[in-house]
Amino acid sequence: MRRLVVVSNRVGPLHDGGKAGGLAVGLGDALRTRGGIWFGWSGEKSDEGTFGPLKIEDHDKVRLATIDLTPEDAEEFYGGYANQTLWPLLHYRLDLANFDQRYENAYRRVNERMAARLTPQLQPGDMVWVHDYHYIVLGERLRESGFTGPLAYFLHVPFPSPEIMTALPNSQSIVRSLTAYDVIGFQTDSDRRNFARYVVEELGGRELPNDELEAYGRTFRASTFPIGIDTQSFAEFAVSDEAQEHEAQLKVLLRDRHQIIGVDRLDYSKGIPERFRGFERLLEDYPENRGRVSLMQVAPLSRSDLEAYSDLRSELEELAGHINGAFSALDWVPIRIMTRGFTRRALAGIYRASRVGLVTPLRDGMNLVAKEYVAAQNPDDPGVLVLSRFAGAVKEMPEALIVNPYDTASLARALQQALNMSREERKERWQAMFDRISKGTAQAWCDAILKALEERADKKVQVRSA
Ligand code: ADQ
Repeated sequence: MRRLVVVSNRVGPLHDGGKAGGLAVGLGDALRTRGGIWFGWSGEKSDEGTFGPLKIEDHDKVRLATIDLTPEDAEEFYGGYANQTLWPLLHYRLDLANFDQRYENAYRRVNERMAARLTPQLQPGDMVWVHDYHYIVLGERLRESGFTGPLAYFLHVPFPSPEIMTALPNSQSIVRSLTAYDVIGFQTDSDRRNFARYVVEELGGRELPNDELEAYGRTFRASTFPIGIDTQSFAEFAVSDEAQEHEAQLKVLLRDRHQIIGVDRLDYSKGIPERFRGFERLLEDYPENRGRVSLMQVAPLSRSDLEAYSDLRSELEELAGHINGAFSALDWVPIRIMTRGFTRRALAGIYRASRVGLVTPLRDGMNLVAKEYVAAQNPDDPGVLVLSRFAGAVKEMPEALIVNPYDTASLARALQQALNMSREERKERWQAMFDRISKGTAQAWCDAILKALEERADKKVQVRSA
């Protein structure tokens, strides 16, 4: 079995102390089984940055290796190109994208340095798996420094249509660098299709059978691998003591009222203002819900030093203030916003206490919250998932009430339908989704990508020896 080397922006946690999300669980399992390295940014800044020492933590067969960034690299690569150029672009928000050339330079510089620091750590026979938009061009740099082993890439966020992608200065060179990978994974078929279109229309490549593409004389596989969660563990978290304490506390507060829950990093891609407006419309159009239904929004602050994010925070606080001012009663507040983090178990209890899970991104690679909400429900009395058509998760969860978050009135109608749905119908819809996410877990996702990568590696060896 080949050793696995993972590269992602942040590293770990490897051991699930109840904190690890789906990605860490899936990768942690694969790394523990195969042995290997997980390499990325330490999250710290220092003057030496990527020229400084590697920070090593060894856990049996798995090494966590991180490195600092200089303050300048953190600002221009992470805060700049990753979060102000690529993140908005990949979420179809050209209006928010900043195409500062300094940011692109920093991106190329950091990708190159990270590849240079990783190369001496690699052993013959290793397979390397690079994650997400922070490290698109890293694979090409690894190839240039002589790495010929199996190389995979997974994009956690959407790949937009070429009409959007081509707005990125030098988009051809950035996307071209993906052709250095053997396997490229996307969350949905539409992301995969957009990428294939880009390869054909902008890079002059062509589509081959079996998900393969060819460009610049290289053949590579581009496939859809929707990410999952550790469904079984999450369902168990939901009945843990900690979850039950949270559920009980909420039940006391709610009495016989219903709660709608939203959980998202505070990010403009998540459609939180649209959600608040939909809830407001519910109170306006269906007044029987006043005093009877509340919305709890858990929104940990994210990238809060960027203007788009602090603007969003102000917008949400204003919107919630406005709705609360208009509708509050002596014993009921319509919207609560909490920016604190919760443990996985506490979060599972909160989901389980909520009659409706409201997930309304304007664009989202997958959205794991939708899956977590379903995993946490009580099978005898499950809640209803209301899900945006723009979340990747919608493909695997058609039994949710599917909404267009821009259409406020229809959002309100879906909420009203969810709040009044019979237990029988709730159970039917829930069961179908639960069964599907029980198969498509984080572990299954990880295994599928690594299997695809090994198959291609074997094929390459056969071609070479033929
Ligand atoms: P994110 O944009 O971060 O991920 P999402 O998939 O919803 O979006 O994952 C968020 C995670 O953070 C969930 O596991 C959630 O439970 C957790 N979380 C949120 N608020 C929390 C809080 N207050 N306390 C504790 N945990 C909290 C990116 C892409 C997604 C893609 C994932 C995985 O943007 O589209 O689904 O990667 O590929």
